[in-house]
Amino acid sequence: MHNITRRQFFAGVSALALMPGIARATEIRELRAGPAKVQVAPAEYPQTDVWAFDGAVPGTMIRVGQGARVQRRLVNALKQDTAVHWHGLRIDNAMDGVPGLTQDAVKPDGDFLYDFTVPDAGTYWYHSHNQSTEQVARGLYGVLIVDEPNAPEVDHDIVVLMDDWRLTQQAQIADDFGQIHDWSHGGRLGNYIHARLFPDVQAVQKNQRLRLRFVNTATDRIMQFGLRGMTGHIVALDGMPLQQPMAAETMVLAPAQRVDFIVDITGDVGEKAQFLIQDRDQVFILSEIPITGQQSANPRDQVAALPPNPIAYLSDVSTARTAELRMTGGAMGGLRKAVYNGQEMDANELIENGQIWAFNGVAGMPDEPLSVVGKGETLRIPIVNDTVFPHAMHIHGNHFQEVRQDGTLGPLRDTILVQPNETREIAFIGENPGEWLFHCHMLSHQAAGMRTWVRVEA
Ligand SMILES: [Cu+2]
Repeated sequence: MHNITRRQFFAGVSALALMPGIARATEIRELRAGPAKVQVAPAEYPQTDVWAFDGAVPGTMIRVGQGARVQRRLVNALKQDTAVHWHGLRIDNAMDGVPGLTQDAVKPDGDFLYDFTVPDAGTYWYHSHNQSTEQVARGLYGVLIVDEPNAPEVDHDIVVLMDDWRLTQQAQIADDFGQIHDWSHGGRLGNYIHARLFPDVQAVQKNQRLRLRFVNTATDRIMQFGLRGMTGHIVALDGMPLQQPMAAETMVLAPAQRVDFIVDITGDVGEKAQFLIQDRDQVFILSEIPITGQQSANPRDQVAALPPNPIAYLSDVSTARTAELRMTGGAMGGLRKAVYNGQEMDANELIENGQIWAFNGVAGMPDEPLSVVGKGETLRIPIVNDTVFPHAMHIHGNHFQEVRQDGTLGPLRDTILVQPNETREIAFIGENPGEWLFHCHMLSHQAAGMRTWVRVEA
């Protein structure tokens, strides 16, 4: 791991983000997936051959107001099929970007019009959802911000994008996708972790207030990070505002999770505001901003909650129906047998098919959904992790709340990290009709069996 300087990436991104967000019907903007060369590693290394949206990693930031219509014509300039998933957005099922469930994969030289309205403000992202272990690892992702009509006043609003790359000595992406050892353990972990800031703020002042939008775009790595020289509160998780801001200076983000902080610079002039990451018992500085002056002598006011999104919170879940999801497989927990593509297979046959994990005894997509949820019905899903690895379970198109063991309900989220041999229960209300993927967002685990789906009735 390296201590990275902050200046190496894409001075053009913030300028692009300021272009008008509403395309006229006659000129729908393209989102081009194709090969590109970008500077991933520090400046002393060569550029990296990547697959990118609009030639940049992350792809062009999409930033719109709450309730806006987003239109992008995906153009596939790759040699593989692709599709785009809009992670965390409660949009039309047909726009969700899951080949085989919500659309056909987009062939090379093909295109697909994504056209949807964003109901919720918050920090989201988009990424390839086809051969995603490879396509996301090669750079096919970008950030999507939906602004509140009355956003809180801050001095800087910064996306902190955290990623994990597996690079060769020449800073090229290691071409070793689909290794059984990775897939059966914690996934394909990289050797180059970094955090990049958009915009690339060069200096801050003591007592300035920052909104920090952390996004973990890694395919498989859980990031445990901390802040130094700033103190503040978590105000949103996975895009959704907390009803009550929560004081925090550290956080664990599983792949695909997001957290919004509002922090004040409390370090002294001459010090630095730092973004730290913990890896086992070591702490690394991922990024830092010099504190070059003092904005005011006084600390700022209390951090207020963000305005709520138009989503119903759970109330009483005691009479709700339950559909258990039991996870099995992986190294040290080997699957003896499971159903794959409708056939019962033993361990050898499963491994020949690249399948190492199962949900309720089925590896890969089952024909039948985990459950069918009526309109307005609440479904509880106890997630039983019968493996010795953590898993980050993500449901498409819906947010859920955790039903904690003491019966209290957690914040709204779209991805939950379930530790080894742990059971965590979630529940959600069937508000958004469609067929929604429900899978592990360690993308290696997803590819190796951890996929299912739910149907929400109209
Ligand atoms: Cu997993």
